Order: sequence, then C-alpha cells, then structure tokens
Amino acid sequence: TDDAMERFRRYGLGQFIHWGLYAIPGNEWEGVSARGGAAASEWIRAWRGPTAPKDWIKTYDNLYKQFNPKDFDAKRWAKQAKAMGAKYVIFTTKHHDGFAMWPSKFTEYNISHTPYKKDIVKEVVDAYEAEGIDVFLYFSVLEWNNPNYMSGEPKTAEEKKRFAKFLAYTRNQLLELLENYPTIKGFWFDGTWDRSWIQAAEFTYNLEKELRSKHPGLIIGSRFRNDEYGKRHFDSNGQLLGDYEQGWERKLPAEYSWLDGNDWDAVMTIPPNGWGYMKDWSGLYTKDSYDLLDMLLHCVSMNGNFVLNFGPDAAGNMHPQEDKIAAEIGDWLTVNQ
Ligand code: FUL
Repeated sequence: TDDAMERFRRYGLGQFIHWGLYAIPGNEWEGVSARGGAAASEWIRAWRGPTAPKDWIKTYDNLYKQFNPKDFDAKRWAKQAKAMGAKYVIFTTKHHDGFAMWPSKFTEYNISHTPYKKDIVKEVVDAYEAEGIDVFLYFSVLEWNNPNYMSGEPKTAEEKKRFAKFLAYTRNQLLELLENYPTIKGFWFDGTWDRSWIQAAEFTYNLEKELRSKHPGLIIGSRFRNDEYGKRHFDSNGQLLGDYEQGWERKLPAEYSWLDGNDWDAVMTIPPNGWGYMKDWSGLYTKDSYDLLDMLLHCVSMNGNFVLNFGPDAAGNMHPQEDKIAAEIGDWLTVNQ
C-alpha cells in the first residue's frame, strides 16, 4: 500500500548484512586467497583456476557442518544499527550458494543441519524489530548448487520440467518466508539477471500478485520482475554509485535523471572486495566514513535510500572497520539531524 512506500521514502539510511557459509573461508582457504575477480568473498564458491584448492566446490558445500557462530547476538547487531541511524535492514536469507539461513522445509541445505541449529532469520527479524528497524529479506533466486536451476533458457522438455520444479520451489520458499516472518516489510531480490528468469515473466507476475495478496503493502525490489513495472515500483540498485572496489563515481544529479519520480535504494559495501566477510583487507581500497557519508547524502538528496553493507565473520562479529564506520556515521547523524 501507499503507507508502506511512504515509510520507505523516509528511511534514508539502511543496513545490508551479507552473512552465510562464505563467512567461514572469509575470502581465503588454508592460507590461499581468492581475492580479486569474480570469486571474492560471498562468491568464493565460484573460485576457479590455478589458485583454487582441489575439490573446492565439495569443500564449500560441506562448510555448513562447521557453521556455529559462537558470538552471534542479533540484539547486539540491531543496537549497533540503531545507533548508526539505520531505519531498515536487508538480511541475506539465501545467497547464490543456495544455503538457507532459516529452517526451510523445502531444502535440506539449511541452518537446522548446522551445529548452530537455530533459526538465524528469526533472531535477526526479532532483534531488529525490537529496535524499531524495519526488516527486508534478501533472497537470491539463482542457486549454484541446484540442478533444477538454469542460467540459460530451458530448451528440451526435460529442462523445462526441471525449471518448472525450480520455480515451484522458489514460490514455496517465498511463501514460507512470509508465513514464518509475517512482519517483514519487503523482499530484496538478487540473481534474477539470467535468461531463464527473464523468460519466467508470467510466473513472476503471478507470484508477485500472490505475495502481495497475502501481505498487503509488501515491498518487492525491481530485481524480481526485471521489467519496467518492477523498476517503477522500487528500483534496487547494486551498482548505482559505481564500482565498489574503487570507491565511487561522483556524478551530477542530472545523470541520474532516469530515477526521477521513482522510489529506489542504492547499496554499497564496506568489505573492500565483496559483500561477505573478508579476513584480509590489506592493500585494498578501503572506504571510510567520509566516503560513505558522502554517498548517503548524495542518495538522500535525490530522494533515494542508501544501504550500507556489513559482512560479519563466522563467529558473528562485525569487522573492526565496520564497527568504526557504524559508530562514526551514528555520531555524525546525531549531531546533524
Ligand atoms: C550482487 C551479488 O552477486 C553480490 O554477491 C551481492 O549480493 C550484491 C548485493 O548483489 O548481484
């Protein structure tokens, strides 16, 4: 409804959190770094070539057996986000590796089979809402480990059948998330850039209608529909501010005129070479609070929201640079509100 979008328009600052199995390697494995290229951090499962350990994919898919974040305290994160001035949080329920951070009935590859066992999505939703912060769930449609997922257009009858299964699975998971966490404000979709998904326009159209009928006012990011309607509704932007590995590109507002009259957010990550946790930041361009405040003001001045991404480590702690940035942004916003 319009009320939900009215709230969205007033957020200003949001927090993104990328947390999943990729936090365990933290961008390296047994002393070898996956840094650079497409395999950084939360993309490490896609690590290929001479530097990748042998049988890396198998190793990665078994990391869940080690996931046991001993310091994880969603309340501590939520308090930090609140002090920073975040009005909404976007949390990764499932990234491209397909691992569900909630006890999904539709895949075994989920949090309940880790030593940690507990429902992390629930802990995050409850803690942030207790601080008055609205919750959005990040959901990657793309699943690297799912044989039914197809990046290209399904062609043979057999492929079409498998892809139909995949779509049914996606629908089930989304309905499950809505049922489990009925207070969420929206979904932030990802991984929908593939051809197969773009071809599934009718499916996304119907599913969006269904989700909204169950949850009036639900906000759904443009990356779900991949069409003009989606963009008009709420444009979630990954690269709006330019290349995150180099800082950002300053442009005059006129260059963003395609956003005029639209609702949108732009996301930017603190870890220097990805969105999930990275152990080693040395030698990489590291954004500081000045850069990030600049970006925040830039977005807000153009009626958009700015979403700052954190990549906690495998124990559940933010990186010291993230703690520092959160505190500094919070101080600045308190003084200048
Ligand atoms: C991209 C993903 O591939 C990245 O891993 C990250 O989640 C970013 C926000 O969106 O599409």
